[in-house]
Amino acid sequence: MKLRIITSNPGKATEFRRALGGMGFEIEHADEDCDEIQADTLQEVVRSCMSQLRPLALGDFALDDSGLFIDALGGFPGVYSSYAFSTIGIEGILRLMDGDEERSARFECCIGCSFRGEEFTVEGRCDGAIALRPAGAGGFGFDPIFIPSGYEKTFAEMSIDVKNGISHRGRAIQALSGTLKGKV
Ligand code: ITT
Repeated sequence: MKLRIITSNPGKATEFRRALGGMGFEIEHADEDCDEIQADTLQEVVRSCMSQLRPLALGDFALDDSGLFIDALGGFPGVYSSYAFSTIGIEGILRLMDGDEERSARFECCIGCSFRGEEFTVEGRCDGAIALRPAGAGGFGFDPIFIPSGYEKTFAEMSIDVKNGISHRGRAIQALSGTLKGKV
């Protein structure tokens, strides 16, 4: 089964390739442009991207919108994660949480998929905590400050396979694979 992964983020593309490649999918990466609308949920952003890409006749494709939701910051950066990452960055997030003992957070991922003309979304979530300082050189984005529940390492200190086994995106990809396999 061939599936095109649409993202401007090479780290995401690697995670998709790694997870779906092992499940028998042939993955192609494409960096198509999609305006991320201001919306309250990841689902809305994904649905909007799907409709922007529909006229391009890309064949079977998937894309995701993800966000880091920090409880002590009222869920910020959430749907604004991309903007927060490129403006205040990891150091800015740590500064906002300076002195906060309550560090619980979660990553959420919503994948939109267009397969044989049918569109659907699947979701995945990973609970965890914000580290006191960045650690690790792997992964991308907020990985150096996110410690998944039950672990003492950040995502950036894990291999792609270990991260995929527990992450928001890894879980959403599992759901995607299950749904796709039910359609063939
Ligand atoms: P595309 O929209 O082109 O796929 P993006 O990097 O903008 O790429 P998102 O909007 O989904 O992707 O991501 C929002 C922000 O959250 C962005 O800064 C990412 O680096 C970060 N992010 C997303 N998934 C992440 C993950 O698994 N680990 C760490 N940070 C992540």
